[in-house]
Amino acid sequence: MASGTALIYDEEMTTHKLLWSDPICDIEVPERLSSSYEQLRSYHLVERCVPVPAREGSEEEILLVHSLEHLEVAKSTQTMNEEELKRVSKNYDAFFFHPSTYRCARLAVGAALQLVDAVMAGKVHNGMALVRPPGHHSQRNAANGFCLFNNVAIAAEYAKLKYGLQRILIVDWDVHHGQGTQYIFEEDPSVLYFSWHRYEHQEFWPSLRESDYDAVGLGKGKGFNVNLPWNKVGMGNSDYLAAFFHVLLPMAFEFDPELVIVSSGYDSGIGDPEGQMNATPEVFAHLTHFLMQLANGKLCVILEGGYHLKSLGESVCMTVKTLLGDPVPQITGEMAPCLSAVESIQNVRAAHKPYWKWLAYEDTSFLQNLSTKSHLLKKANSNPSTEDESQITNNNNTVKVERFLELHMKNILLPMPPIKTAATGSEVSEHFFPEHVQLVKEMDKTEIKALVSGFYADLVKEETLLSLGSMFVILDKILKKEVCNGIAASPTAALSAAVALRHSVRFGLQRVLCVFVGDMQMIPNTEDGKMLVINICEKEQSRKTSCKHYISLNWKEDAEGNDFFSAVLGFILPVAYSYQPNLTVIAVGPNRSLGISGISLLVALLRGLAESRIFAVIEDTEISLMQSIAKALVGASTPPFGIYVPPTQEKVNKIKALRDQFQQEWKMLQCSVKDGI
Ligand code: Q9C
Ligand code: ZN
Repeated sequence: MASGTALIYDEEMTTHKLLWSDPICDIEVPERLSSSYEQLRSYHLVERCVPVPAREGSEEEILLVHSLEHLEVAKSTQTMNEEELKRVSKNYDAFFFHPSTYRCARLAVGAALQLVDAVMAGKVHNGMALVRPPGHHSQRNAANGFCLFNNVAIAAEYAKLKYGLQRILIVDWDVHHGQGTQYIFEEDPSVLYFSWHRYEHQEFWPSLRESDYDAVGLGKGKGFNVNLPWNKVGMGNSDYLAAFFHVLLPMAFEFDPELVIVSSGYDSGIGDPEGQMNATPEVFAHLTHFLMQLANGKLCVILEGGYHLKSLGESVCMTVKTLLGDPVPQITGEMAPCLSAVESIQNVRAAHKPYWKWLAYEDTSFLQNLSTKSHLLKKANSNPSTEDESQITNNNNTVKVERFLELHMKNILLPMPPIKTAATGSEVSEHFFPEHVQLVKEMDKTEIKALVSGFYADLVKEETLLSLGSMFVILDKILKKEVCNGIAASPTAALSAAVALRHSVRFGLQRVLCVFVGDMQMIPNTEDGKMLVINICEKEQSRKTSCKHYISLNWKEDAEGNDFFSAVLGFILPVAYSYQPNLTVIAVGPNRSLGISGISLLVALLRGLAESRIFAVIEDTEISLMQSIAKALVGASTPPFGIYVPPTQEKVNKIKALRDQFQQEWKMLQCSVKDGI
């Protein structure tokens, strides 16, 4: 079993630089690479990764994607003087040649291929390559937008050829549209290309008609090109997460890729002068964490853009930390996508409805009058600021963002506990749990009695009281941040979970998310808002579900395969991310209506919340389930998702009804705008 994270960095790629003055290209500086690497060093992440050397991509490999002519032009620049370099550069939109550009671009290609090899050969689980020049704007016959060779596209073609892969997912979270990548795979159904990008109704570079949501691919490739245009600047964490929940992830799970490659531009992060977006570095931890659940964890992250050095460095670190399996930092701030983001999401869903089974029963419709169209008119009428003025605001902003990030990163990283998983060992053998699981002693009876008195004591029999012992010890370790998560077996999971919830709230936690799977008799009082219960069970709960802190989700997983993903992505995660819990308790009781792979997926995805603090309580008749959950908790392996079964119309309607009922309260559920707006 592969483990570890590859890191590819070669200082030589900092020798490619702009030799003359050009205000369009001067942001693509060598320090982008060196300072990101320094930042990784300062977080002690470099030493935790497996170093993999870069190599030159061969001519043959470059020709997998590019024309011979393009290769020859690039090659010929090696011996040119400045004047000649300038002249060739002018043939392209936003590109500069340096005598070392060709060598660096070949190293960038080779670095991407080395990463694919390391992951595909099983030397590592995943990895990141820090490369320059970037690649995603580069086309078969043209350099473009700081890109000479399309590193990611070559990596995908290489993986198809060398490893016989039939399904590769490319996620392009750079703030620009990777039109080069789109052109290369437009007709190719074996590569699913997803890109979000600043668009502003085609005002923003590269200002192409084909960057809009209705470019879905051509011929056999129809449905395998996904464009999510952002029509406003200032998109933030919740907009990005909504895009993943309601567009990318359900598609990705249906597509079931064998390898995921990220065109990893960080110009979509806060402070970037190009992107003008608001997403903070930790959102990239979440995006990475989600993608790690696909393709058995085979994830190759390849650098594209990112021009605010501090923001870039922090975001790179968040990505690598997450690849290494560290707890996922909590997203802070109000969790609600903006209207313009929801409009874009609605339109791309409508455009893809003909091609994806998970969308088949959704009542998606195109939105013609976008709220941002009038906004655009207003902007065009106001006096445009001079170049100088905007430069000043930009510089001020750069410094401001630097200060903000310094404080912000301290706040989100300091409270993070180490990842350790606690479990009690009395009921199982030594080798039952995966490595890194810490076995703990149980608590004695008088202590338990003292803790339980005050609530439920009257309901508790002697022998069940004893069983609460292991639960308390583990929960306490989580609450005191000695461990990150834990798992306990219990003869009465419902009771244990209810007591655990009460105990956590008494300890001082403000928001505890509780996911109950199966028949749970004991539902604690959720009225104070300090708990949010989602109860997944087969039969309708008698308790009414009008209360916003108690949600009953009737779901019986399909016997043929796993169709639970649609409920997890379309409902449970959006609610959970809206709530922003400090702890997640997951309890599995008798008569569970979900299979092991569904529950494992749920646990793996819930690690994105509450700084990965999860307490799992499992009915002790479910020993085989415990092992899988323990694996998901340590982040060791992503369980195979099982056969893809699209949700039935009935199930889609169920989610739709719940979404309608709760989306005013839990805003991350929004994926279409309400009628009449
Ligand atoms: N008026 C990457 O992020 N801007 N490339 C051109 C022309 C070019 C960005 C503006 C931005 C290229 C990899
Ligand atoms: Zn970019």
